[in-house]
Amino acid sequence: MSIQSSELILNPDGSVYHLNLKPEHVANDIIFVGDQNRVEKITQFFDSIEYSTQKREFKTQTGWYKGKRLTVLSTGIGPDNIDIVINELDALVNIDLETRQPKAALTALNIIRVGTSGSLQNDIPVDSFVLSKFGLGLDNMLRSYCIDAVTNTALEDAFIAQTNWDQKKGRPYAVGCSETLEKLIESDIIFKGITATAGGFYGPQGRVLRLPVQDPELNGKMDHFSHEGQAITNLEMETAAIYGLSALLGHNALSLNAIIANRANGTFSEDPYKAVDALITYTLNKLAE
Ligand code: R1P
Repeated sequence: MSIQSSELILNPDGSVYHLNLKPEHVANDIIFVGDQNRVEKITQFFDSIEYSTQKREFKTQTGWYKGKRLTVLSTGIGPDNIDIVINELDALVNIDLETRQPKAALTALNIIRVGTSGSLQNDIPVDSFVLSKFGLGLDNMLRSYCIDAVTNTALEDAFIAQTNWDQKKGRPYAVGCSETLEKLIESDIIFKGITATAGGFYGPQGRVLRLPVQDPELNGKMDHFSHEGQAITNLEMETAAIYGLSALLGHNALSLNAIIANRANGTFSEDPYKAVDALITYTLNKLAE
């Protein structure tokens, strides 16, 4: 059965609806950034760029870095955008857009997020890097899919118990990173831990401006959370969704974040762009090794 036009929407030129991309525009190794202006911060180091496009917040450039073909794509903010980006990327490689049928031989993409995030731990300072062993989704997006085969129930249960999580907010989901990509990227200078992914920036991350939050103690409880020797290192808005959808669709994913704020001690990086630039250089060098 072919997938109907209303479900897999293509533009008049045959590109996928939101990303504006055709299959030939995408490399197997893909770097996700949140901010569209971060795309060129990465591709400025490329030897050549073969394709660029943008629609809404989804800006893409594909090119070559030290003999490796890479795509850099901005996702915008949040898990809802990750649903669009990963489903459309998967369609580009794993669905025949002419027949609108899944391909028999599937392609596994390598997806690496280069993001920014707030640390929840005093000893993970601003300007450091964090590699997410697990994404812990507090946002519910992934629960529209059948996710039991890819989630870590013990970690979810421990989080629910230790934070006295209100069931009305839905069940958090935990998904691990690609161990292959972890081995490729890790080093002594990178912190590792569980990254919590929130569905919003203010209330969902415990920021109070004029609205009270459902659980003002949540960040403090996350600081002290521990499961099998692992702590929640940081809080941002994409990692768990990336890990979840990648695992479900058979792609490899790893999330790296430059820590620009420390929520435990209230500090903010004096030069967040420098911290991001350092993570970009680090990641590109690791990918080209
Ligand atoms: C919030 O300001 C945004 O910054 C962080 C959060 O995850 C969220 O997307 O990441 P990026 O800098 O990668 O967008």
